[in-house]
Amino acid sequence: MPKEIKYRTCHLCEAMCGLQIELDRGEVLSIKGHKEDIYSRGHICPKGVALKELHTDKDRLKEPIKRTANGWKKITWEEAYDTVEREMKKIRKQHGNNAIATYTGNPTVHNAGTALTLYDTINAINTKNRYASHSMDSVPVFVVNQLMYGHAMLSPVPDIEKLDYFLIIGANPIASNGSFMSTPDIRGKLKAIQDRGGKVVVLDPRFTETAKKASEHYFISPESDVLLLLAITNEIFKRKAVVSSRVLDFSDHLDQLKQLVEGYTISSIAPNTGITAEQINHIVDDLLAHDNSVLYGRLGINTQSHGTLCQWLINCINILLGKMDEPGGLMFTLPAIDYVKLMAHESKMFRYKSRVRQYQEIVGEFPTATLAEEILTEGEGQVKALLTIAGNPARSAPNSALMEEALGALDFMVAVDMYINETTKYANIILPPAVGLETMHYSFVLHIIATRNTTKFSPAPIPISDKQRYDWQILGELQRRLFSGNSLQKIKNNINSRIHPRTKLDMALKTGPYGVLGGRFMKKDGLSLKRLLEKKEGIELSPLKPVFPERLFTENKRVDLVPSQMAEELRKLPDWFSAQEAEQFPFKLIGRRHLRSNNSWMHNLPMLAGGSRRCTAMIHPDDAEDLGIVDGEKILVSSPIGSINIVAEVTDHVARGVVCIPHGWGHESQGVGLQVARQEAGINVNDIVDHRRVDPLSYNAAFSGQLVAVSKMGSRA
Ligand SMILES: Nc1nc2c(c(=O)[nH]1)N[C@H]1C(S)=C(S)[C@@H](COP(=O)(O)OP(=O)(O)OC[C@H]3O[C@@H](n4cnc5c(=O)[nH]c(N)nc54)[C@H](O)[C@@H]3O)O[C@H]1N2
Ligand SMILES: Nc1nc2c(c(=O)[nH]1)N[C@H]1C(S)=C(S)[C@@H](COP(=O)(O)OP(=O)(O)OC[C@H]3O[C@@H](n4cnc5c(=O)[nH]c(N)nc54)[C@H](O)[C@@H]3O)O[C@H]1N2
Ligand code: SF4
Ligand SMILES: [Mo]
Repeated sequence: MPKEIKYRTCHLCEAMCGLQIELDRGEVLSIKGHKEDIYSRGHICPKGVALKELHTDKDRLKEPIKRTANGWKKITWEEAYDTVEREMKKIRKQHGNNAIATYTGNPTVHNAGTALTLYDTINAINTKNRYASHSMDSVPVFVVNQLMYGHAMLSPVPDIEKLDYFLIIGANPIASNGSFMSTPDIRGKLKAIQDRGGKVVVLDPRFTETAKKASEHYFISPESDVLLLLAITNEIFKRKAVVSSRVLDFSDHLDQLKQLVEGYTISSIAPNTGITAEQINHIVDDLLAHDNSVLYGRLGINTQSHGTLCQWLINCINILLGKMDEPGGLMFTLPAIDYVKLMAHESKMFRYKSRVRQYQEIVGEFPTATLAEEILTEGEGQVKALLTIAGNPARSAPNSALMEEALGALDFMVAVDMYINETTKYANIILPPAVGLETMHYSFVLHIIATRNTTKFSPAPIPISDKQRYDWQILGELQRRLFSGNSLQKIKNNINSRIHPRTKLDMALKTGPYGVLGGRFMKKDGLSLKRLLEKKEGIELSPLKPVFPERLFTENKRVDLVPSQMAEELRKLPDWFSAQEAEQFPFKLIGRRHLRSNNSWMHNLPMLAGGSRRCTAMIHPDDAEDLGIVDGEKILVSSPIGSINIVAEVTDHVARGVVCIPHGWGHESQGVGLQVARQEAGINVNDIVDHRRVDPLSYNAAFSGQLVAVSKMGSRA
């Protein structure tokens, strides 16, 4: 068989790069960026290239395994499913539906098979105990979108190709490749802003990879963003600089917003932020002086104690600047499969509360920060069994020691995952899916938050063996076997679970906004799966266009500038700041991402391993000197819930009083089957992040700003 070239969109991060894969009899010879790809134009990063090694990784499971007293044992799929069904039903019978919890991780968002089947499977299980990585990542955005625009998923995206002033707060897109802003080659796009004479400005407690390429960077104190954003809003009102705009015309409560922010002057908040009043005034001057200014806040904003307030203010400021739903501002997509519209009936929140902490449900999910307590706290409604799908909460959740204790205390656990890692090692059964180049791809979710409307389908480049199963097959089987409901629903569920994802995809494309059946008349050149298969480089649909007020999901078709929850939370803010106890724990913790790492799960690929020091505690030289710490020595970093020993990296790339440690590491623990990752195991930072630190409006885990103490090893009593 001759060598062949196949094309597939990379699913690893949000950038959706087109890959060109050279194969020889199923063996991957090379992976390069696909130059003709209409979106990525040949862009690729090292993770995309490493898909070759994910394919050949010897530690990757291909058949189900069962944990026994003598270690893991391979079993057939039938035996695995039978065991899962029997054990789960036993627990359900004894303790009720809510005794089964589900946890779905970040890759479920990136995987076409899970995107198409996941919610049907979880709905079939019919439990209130649903958890996901969203509650450690994006729920502040969901809450703000819901309360302001009527739909959790209706997310504004920076119109990056037209901006001339881009204020990036708490995001490092050059390392992360962008988030809630799905676009390839961020580095090139930020450079283009500057080449057009515009500015890229970064507010971050660390001088990040993005900051290095920016026009200006300011070291902001962790968790002080809310004060800064309040002061910027106030300053815009004070300068009478509110720009009248179409969106402002159908927005409510402008006067209330003005009143709420009134006390927050730049001079009064500046000392808390680490940025001088003069610098903040300069930022406001620039924001107002440019035509196409946008504020964008991402993970560093979401994972702090006031993530929702911050995201709300960011939206308000963009509206006050006249930049919401306008070209050169923030825009909304209209994807080929309009997930936002399709999911409108699911976009609900605050309907019921979790048992132990009384945290509200957000879009049907409870916060992962409280999952361990729901497992460990006895009483009616206690979680006894867990199904994890593409998640590693033993590394990703705050207070991971408590999470591991909880995983160990379950009566039964099943994991849909291809690795034996820190989480799945606690499972009774692991059901491993085919992954990466073995799977087809369509970026359902990411097209909602893309910077252009495009569409592309990738068939699987490499076939699987008879012994393997796809995610969607595994989830379909669980959907049938774990179904709980009446007999009519059961028939529907059975039929639904057997529809091939390609058929679902084809129907969704055909009936979507650009589909052959997408309007009142048949459109000859409308979209269908067949049409996408003919266009491996993808299809450009349309530039982002203004969509409000038609696309607003609020009942009155208006934007609420001041949802009551925000006003109420704002009143508590001064007390929160004065209650921050710093004496015993004088440092603030922040995280970081590395281009050659992906949360916790790509450390087993040799191409991505090694290189510069990646899992270190960055600390400022002046702080290090005060504590007698030298670069490269092991130090103790402790919080009220635990401590870790980790190598210090003394660098003026972090602000004073800040310690920066990446997450997703700590692969040395017993029973973890990751041979490569084990050699550069790193330290698990979530052992010192308190799970009780959550944003009170969305319950998102507050990883940033955790108070910690730092000392030389052996120097603390
Ligand atoms: N290479 C790589 N890419 C990834 C991932 C990965 O692990 N590796 N993960 C993916 C995932 S799951 C996500 S959600 C996205 C996230 O992508 P981004 O949103 O770009 O997130 P980070 O790269 O973590 O950058 C967050 C920044 O916030 C800063 N920060 C921390 N606390 C504060 C604070 O209080 N205030 C301010 N202003 N800044 C603060 C941190 O220093 C950091 O630079 O990346 C995705 N892409
Ligand atoms: N301290 C701190 N903690 C954090 C963060 C932080 O910045 N700082 N970031 C948070 C964020 S933004 C996120 S999104 C979460 C991530 O939290 P999680 O999603 O729980 O963690 P991941 O490390 O992404 O784990 C992904 C799992 O999916 C498996 N997997 C990969 N691909 C597939 C697939 O195709 N199918 C299946 N079935 N499994 C697959 C991997 O083997 C791995 O076990 O972590 C959060 N935790
Ligand atoms: S930037 Fe993201 S999508 Fe592109 S190759 Fe890298 S991991 Fe894949
Ligand atoms: Mo994330």
